[in-house]
Amino acid sequence: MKRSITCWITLMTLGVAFGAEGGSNSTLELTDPLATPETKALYRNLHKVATKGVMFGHEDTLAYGVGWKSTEKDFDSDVYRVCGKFPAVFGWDIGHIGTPANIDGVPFENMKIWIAKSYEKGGINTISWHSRIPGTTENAWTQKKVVSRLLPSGDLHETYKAVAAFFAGLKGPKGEPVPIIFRPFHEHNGNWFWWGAKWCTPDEYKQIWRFTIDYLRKTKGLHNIITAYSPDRFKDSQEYLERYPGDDYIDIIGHDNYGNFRSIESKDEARQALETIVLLAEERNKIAALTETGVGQGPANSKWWTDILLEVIKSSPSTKKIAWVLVWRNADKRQNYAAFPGAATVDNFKAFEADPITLFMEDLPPMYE
Ligand code: BMA
Repeated sequence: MKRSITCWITLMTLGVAFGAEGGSNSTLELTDPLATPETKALYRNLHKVATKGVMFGHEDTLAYGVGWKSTEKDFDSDVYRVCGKFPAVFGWDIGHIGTPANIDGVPFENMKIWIAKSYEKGGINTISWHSRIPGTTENAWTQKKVVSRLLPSGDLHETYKAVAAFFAGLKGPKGEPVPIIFRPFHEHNGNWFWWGAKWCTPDEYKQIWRFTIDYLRKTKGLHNIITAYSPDRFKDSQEYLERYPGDDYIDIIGHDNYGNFRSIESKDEARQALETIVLLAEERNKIAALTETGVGQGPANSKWWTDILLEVIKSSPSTKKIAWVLVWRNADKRQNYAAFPGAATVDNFKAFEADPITLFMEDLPPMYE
């Protein structure tokens, strides 16, 4: 508590106090008119916070880090170990749903506990889905045409429906559903996943999205879901929107981009991509976010956090408007996107955290009120 009060005072003295209700976001509307009060509040606050700073997110941050693994009782993170704060955005993945543990060995029961805890502490949870082909053990990277078989007339439809309802079990302390930013079928303009561009038509892609969201909301009665669309690198807004399910289905105009954030040479492309999504979000009164990025082997450039990521984020008035940036998981010594104790990037990550524009969990105003 003390820490968050100190943070508030720091933010106020930096002149970035969070504004009162109303203002430019008064027409901001979630695609789910029946969304729970906490979900609506989260969307409104995401928008508000995006005008003040950029939240930092990390995948699986509470589940494990380089050289350690949590139990469901722990609340720990490499990010916390390095800088004394937790990410503002907690990324999870429900690949292998229907089995005890997710695609990366995170037990689903623990995931539910960590989601509830991070929500209680004021953090934000987002769920991606490296989905197996429903009803099979074929993984997300299986390259074949199956999307049409998941649609209502397809032979995998019933199986697909059975795996589509993880969200019902996510409850806060008063039994209220925990708001989730759901980001299925990501990086679909590439061809590496079975929902990729080569493996389904734009129409099939839109249909599976719409079916999924309607099913969760209308059939299952779940109203704790904010939706995020996240193409990989794209050449222009036309490509970005080619498979867009529609303004009535998408809340977050997201983007996954590893390639352009690898080196100083491609910073301009990275900036342009962010400018495009911010523009597309503004035109629709929605929220833009860099839903995945990072360097998986730990950046070769030990100043990557400030000299590449932060610089791109701060490169124009428009890039600063993204709501968050999420880096992928810290699996082990070979695959680690966030800094961890002993990493060459520790000091630079601390400088990234200390920059007034980056917001960690402890820096957030109440997001669910
Ligand atoms: C990939 C890698 C894999 C992982 C997958 C799903 O980018 O991190 O090791 O299994 O994401 O999280």
